Amino acid sequence: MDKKQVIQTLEEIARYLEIKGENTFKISAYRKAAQALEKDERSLQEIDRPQQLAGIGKATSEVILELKETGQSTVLSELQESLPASLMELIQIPGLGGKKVGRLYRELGIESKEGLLEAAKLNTIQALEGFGAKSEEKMIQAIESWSERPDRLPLATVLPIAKKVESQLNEWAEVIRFSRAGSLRRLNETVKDLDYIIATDQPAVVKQRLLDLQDRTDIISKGDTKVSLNIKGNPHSVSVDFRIVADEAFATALHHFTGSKDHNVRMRQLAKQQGEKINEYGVEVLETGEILTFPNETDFFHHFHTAFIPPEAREDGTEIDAHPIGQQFVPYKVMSDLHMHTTWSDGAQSFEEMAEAAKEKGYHHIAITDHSHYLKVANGLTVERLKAQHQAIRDWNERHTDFSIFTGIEMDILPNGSLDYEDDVLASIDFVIASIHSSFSQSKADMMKRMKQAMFNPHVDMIAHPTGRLIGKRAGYQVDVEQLIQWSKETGTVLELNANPNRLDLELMWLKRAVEVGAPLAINSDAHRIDMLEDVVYGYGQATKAKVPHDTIINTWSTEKLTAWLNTNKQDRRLY
Ligand code: DGT
Ligand code: CA
Ligand code: CA
Ligand code: ZN
Repeated sequence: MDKKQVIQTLEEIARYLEIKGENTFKISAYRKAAQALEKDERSLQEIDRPQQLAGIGKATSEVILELKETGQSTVLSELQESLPASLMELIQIPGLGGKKVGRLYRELGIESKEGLLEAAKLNTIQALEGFGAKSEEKMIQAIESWSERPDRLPLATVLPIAKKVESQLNEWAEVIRFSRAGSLRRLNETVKDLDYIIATDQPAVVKQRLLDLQDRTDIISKGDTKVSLNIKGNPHSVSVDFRIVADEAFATALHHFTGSKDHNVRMRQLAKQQGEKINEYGVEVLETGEILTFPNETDFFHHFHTAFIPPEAREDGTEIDAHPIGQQFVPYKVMSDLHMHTTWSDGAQSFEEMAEAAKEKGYHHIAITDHSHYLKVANGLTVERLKAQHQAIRDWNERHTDFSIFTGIEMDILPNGSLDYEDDVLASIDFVIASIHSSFSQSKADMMKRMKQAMFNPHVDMIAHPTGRLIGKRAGYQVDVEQLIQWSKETGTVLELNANPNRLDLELMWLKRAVEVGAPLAINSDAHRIDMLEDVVYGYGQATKAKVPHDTIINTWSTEKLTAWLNTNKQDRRLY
């Protein structure tokens, strides 16, 4: 367990205590302990005696130590056993916190959102002290719109479900191989349903196992070759299509059900030109009726004189003509990640640990970019702490010759348009990110004033998550992205493609536009813990779709090249 998980567990305990109606001192002890850990720079490993920290008492210290040693908390398990699990769903309804959920549960016996909806419709809730007719009405609306499953779900919502399904498929001896297909495999930012191809010579056994999958709710259909199920997720369930095939048909089925539709249309045209027909079981030679199969997708593509097209590039079909056999798709060579957080602000690990993990991934350098002091909730760095961190990073660099850490910051652009540090502080930092985390509802003019201030500052190297959108949850703030792209080219300020699957910000259409204009781009994880470094794959997936040239992405540059760019006056920084 890392520090962030411990903090989240302490907060979870506080929420449970709130629901139980425990006394406020006890509740706030857990919240204070969480804050104390957040404030401390050290990673969990380095904290031996939590009780020495101001804000951590005997009881909370014991919980922390137990979590550190065993990854579990007896206090939490006991609380969880004493309350219905469905209460945690209720807490997610906008406007309901632990306190209110607790009162609804204890005073009215409401345990689930169905129960809450029923009670609200019978007007029993407005009778409770502190709840009125208005809040009751709001609750009804919130539950109804919250329960409604949108047509398309964000990638980030379905990934945990996909991973859970896959961990089960991996265990089944009857499965010869399996793969994601459809929009999930193509890494689209939203998906309608999940698709899997499973190769087996025991289809009946696999079918039964699928029907017994964990978290399955309804069975949509259960044929011998196709099983469709709903799998429970948070907050929405997801439907999943499984195709069960013989191993020799695996490659063609996988290609067929990966899509996209337009890509498949173009492949079928190529087949027709050579007297063949593609279907999900194989390729039919029209003259003889023979069915050809392929050991893998690469051989399938080669059969049509085409190089292997990575799934995320399978878009409108033009990718096929752009890559005849011999014109291989060259994957991006990723050298760096330039946006990540550590225990100095709201991250889970130390910068040393992040650097080691990045080195393992084959990177040559990273930037450590904790939050600036405006962001108090994230324990943002004061000037003194920033200087201390950067000194520690420089010392680390002295001791390591095969990897570099750029000193950095993710500096808030304040609501009034000013920047969170003075220019002389910024001038001492290798890689300065500016971004917006406040006053999201400002007018476009005000937002653009803030952005302009940052982009025209000679020390700001990059704008992180330029629109602030959260896919499927929040539209993002009012910015004129076309203008940002123009300013980016004009000022040499890099625009980020934030690869967190909740964000993917900039989105596809703007990536394409940035490429047309010639604005420099970066693809970063914004990792708050080591495993989130992996999120960059979603960013490179979008870059592949948008056909972003390798050199446009500053993360593909060598340490020397990036250093030289950062040492060039901003207005002279040019991509081509
Ligand atoms: P979505 O809407 O996010 O689920 O997108 P996809 O691409 O996953 O679409 P889906 O699940 O309907 O189908 C998976 C792939 O199967 C699709 O990309 C192309 C392929 N496919 C082959 N035959 C058909 C067909 O008759 N209808 C559809 N819809 N797709 C087909
Ligand atoms: Ca699908
Ligand atoms: Ca499907
Ligand atoms: Zn960040």
